[in-house]
Amino acid sequence: MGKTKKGWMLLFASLMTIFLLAGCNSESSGSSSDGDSKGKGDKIVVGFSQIGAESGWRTAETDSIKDTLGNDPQFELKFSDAQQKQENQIKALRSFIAQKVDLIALAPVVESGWETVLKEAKNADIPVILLDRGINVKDETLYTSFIGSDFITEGENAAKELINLMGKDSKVNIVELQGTVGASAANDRMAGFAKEIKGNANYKIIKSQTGDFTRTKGKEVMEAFLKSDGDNIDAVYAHNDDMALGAIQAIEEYGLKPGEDIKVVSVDGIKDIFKAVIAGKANIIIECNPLLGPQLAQAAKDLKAGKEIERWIKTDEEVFVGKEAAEKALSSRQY
Ligand code: GYE
Repeated sequence: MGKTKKGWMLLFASLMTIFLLAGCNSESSGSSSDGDSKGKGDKIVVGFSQIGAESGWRTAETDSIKDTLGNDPQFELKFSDAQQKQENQIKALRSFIAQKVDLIALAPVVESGWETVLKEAKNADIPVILLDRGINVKDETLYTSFIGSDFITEGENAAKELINLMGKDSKVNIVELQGTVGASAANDRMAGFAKEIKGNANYKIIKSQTGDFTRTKGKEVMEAFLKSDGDNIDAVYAHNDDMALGAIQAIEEYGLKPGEDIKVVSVDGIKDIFKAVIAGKANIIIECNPLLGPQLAQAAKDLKAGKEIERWIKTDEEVFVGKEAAEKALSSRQY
């Protein structure tokens, strides 16, 4: 399909979204017990399908959305935890559609398999905003906007900082702890990192396996890596902090020093990884911001007001390398 046609389709989709959100709001089921003169239906009812609670990052995201929308009288939030299962997310979406919410916020566990249910949302005139992870759909009009990070850049930054730290002429064997199989955050962090080290023959990924973004699996997989390649591993690249923290434990139990014998690069930036860097057990933090509540609230309000919203609402992120940087940042970390 030519770019122009796609462009027109996207413009049409966002205009439809604005029109629908502004229009269907009068039907929404906001509380009216306060006798507000504007009456029923002033609230924006948001159905949020969350993946689960696999990581510190995700808990921070859930809190941010519950706090922001929960403390704003303009919103009514319906929250659903899918416990890592796409089928539960699809069920939640169908339930939101049946309840005629004004807006669906979806944090999609994996990239594929969303077409059918998103078509149902579209047919019911309910706009969908993707939160934190992306999806693969041919028809881009199936969602209005994506709020979240650039995972490819995160992967590239992880590799760049590792090469900076260890020197481009050192021979570095890397093991990689991947996030959930099929998740955009895992696919793109892997791709960005691979792309960046491709140009340096000294840097090799000798093992790469999923640890499902959890501490327990990160530890288990790292134990297996150490068992087979123990003294050959120079660095571990974890797609999130929880897996990195699990790996740190595995390295210590194996009798090596994380942060020294094996360098640790991680993505997210939860408080515990800052503490690990300060303790010398990890080296590089690629920040990924989970505090998406304010951006979601703003996007929903803008849609209601008939404003056009950006197709990709990006978050601000930093990179922290070494003890000093971690120490400076820790006191102001919110998650
Ligand atoms: O990095 C990880 C979480 O989708 C960006 O999911 C998110 C990732 C985050 O479980 O900790």
